[in-house]
Amino acid sequence: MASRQVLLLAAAAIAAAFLLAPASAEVFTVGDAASWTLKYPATWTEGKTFVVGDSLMFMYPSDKHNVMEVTGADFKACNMTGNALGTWNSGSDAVPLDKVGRRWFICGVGNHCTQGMKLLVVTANSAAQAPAAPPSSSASFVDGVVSQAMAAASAVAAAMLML
Ligand SMILES: *[C@@H]1O[C@H](CO)[C@@H](O)[C@H](O)[C@H]1NC(C)=O
Ligand SMILES: [Cu+2]
Repeated sequence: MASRQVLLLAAAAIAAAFLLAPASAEVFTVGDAASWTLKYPATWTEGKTFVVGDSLMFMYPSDKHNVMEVTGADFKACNMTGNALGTWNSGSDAVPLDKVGRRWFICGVGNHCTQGMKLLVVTANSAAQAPAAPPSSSASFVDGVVSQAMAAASAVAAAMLML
């Protein structure tokens, strides 16, 4: 009997964890196979959704390229002599998307920016990705998720009792 109770508790915990877990953070390799090079495709962000918690991975030969985060105006003008908001040059740079909004990245080498090495990323709130309807307040949202998890957990428990 004791082992059955342990089993049920484990099943309930698994069900609750599954329902409460946020969508896992994604790591996007910028440019995919083309990576961050002169072959970087201008259409790379199309069809992709970036949310807070995701990150960008810039992969490139460090002697040929770099990554500069710039303002929207400097991005538009491919201005590498503006005030860079950030610079990376390891050739394997992880950039966490830690806040909602637009961020602009360019390559600061030669005329690479005008040749297409420029990336605008729009990061959305991860809550917007939740399957449940938008909550009127976060407290009621949590309540809703918890009761869903409890319902799922008791369904699992009931199913196991029938074994
Ligand atoms: C680039 O940025 C610098 C510093 O903000 C500014 O002085 C310069 O006019 C800008 N150049 C272009 C082409 O926008
Ligand atoms: Cu470059």
